[in-house]
Amino acid sequence: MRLSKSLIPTLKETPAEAQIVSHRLMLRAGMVRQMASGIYAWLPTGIKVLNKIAQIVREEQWAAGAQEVLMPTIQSADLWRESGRYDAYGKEMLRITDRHERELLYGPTNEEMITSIFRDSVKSYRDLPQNAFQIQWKFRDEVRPRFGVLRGREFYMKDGYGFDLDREGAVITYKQMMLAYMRTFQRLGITAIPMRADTGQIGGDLSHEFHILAPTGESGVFYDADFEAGDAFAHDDVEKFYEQMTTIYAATDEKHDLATWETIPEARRREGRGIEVGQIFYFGTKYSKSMNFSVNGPDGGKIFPEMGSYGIGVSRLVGAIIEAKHDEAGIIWPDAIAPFKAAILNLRQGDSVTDGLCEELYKALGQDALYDDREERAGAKFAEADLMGHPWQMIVGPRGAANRMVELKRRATGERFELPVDEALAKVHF
Ligand code: P5A
Repeated sequence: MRLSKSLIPTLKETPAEAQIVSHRLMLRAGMVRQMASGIYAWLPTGIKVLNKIAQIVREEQWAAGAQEVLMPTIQSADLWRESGRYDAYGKEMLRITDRHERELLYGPTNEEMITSIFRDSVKSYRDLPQNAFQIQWKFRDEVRPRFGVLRGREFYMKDGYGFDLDREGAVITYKQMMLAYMRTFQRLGITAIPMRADTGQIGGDLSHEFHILAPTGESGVFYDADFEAGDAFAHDDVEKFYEQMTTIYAATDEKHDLATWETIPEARRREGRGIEVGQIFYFGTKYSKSMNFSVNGPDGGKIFPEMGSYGIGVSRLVGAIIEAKHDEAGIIWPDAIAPFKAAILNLRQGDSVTDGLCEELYKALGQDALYDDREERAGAKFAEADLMGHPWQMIVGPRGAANRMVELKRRATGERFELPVDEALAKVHF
């Protein structure tokens, strides 16, 4: 994109309404704008990041054997009456009445709907297990929407649902999903720790929340420093992986167990704050029984499928990653999800050699580059590039351009390289 013709309304001033750094930076970098309390419009750079995160989430779901679907955001109240959650969900659910006085709602989650879809289509034990997910907007009328996209009312979620024939199968699915989540977070360039969790509105007796560590997190967390090893976990054998994950201690304050905590050597005990970017649940036959979804078993009997549901807060991740990856100057995007791999900073707009080289770089990088082609001071261009957090800055001035040389700056480390054009492009275009 050419910055001179883009809807990237960066702000110099810190917006007064934003209490935490990710919200401030998302507004200042022109990624989102608030349209109503907890409801945001995603502008060009914001949606690029959101889509990149969604795509990584999607690929790891596919790799784990889940199939993609897309359900409607508007659901019928009757569906939720079947499970008994229509009344139980309370004020967080946005209830809507259509012109025929039919009761509808904007879905806060989709356990009922996916169960009804499977109930209509799956009749035999031979058709299970199955696992389906979607990436879709949800609405929860939160009492206190805050921190920008971290706690919105409208938000983007990956929600997956597993159907198995028995508890054993469902627990295997649960473990596979935990592994898929850890792979997803690793690809996103962040460390998330799985922690035993309460099951709240969704139900069941087994659940983990995935937390990114950040001082502004809403949850207090306690964990064993062994989690800092990150990459050291078994990523090939699901049983071994799950055992590792669940024998190392990690808990949110609700689930914190002092007795176990005190068995960990003091030097390894870590206390901090976390942002919940995902949660997984095993809840057995809660929905299949209440909604009367059974399949025919091998001996003619009925089997109520054992279910789990698996959520990732895709829009929350955008803010959470910024909480974990920024400095005083702005955002520091991990390569995999940056809106652009590089910004091209033209330090002498109007100089034909400099313009020519910048155009050449822009052509080579295409959608991966944001070309700052504005008539602006160099200082302003540097500051905005730092604020927006592109992994690389390609700095082009008249002296370098005359020799076909480009200065590269790596945003994360501040390292600088003087390189011939081709080498600069190769470094950026990995
Ligand atoms: C799991 C998938 C569920 O809803 N049903 C389908 C289960 N789980 S959850 O924990 O309630 O939500 C999943 C993830 O969504 C994110 N999230 C939010 N993000 C932004 N604003 C909100 N108000 C919000 N509420 C939940 C979280 O990341 C959560 O882990």
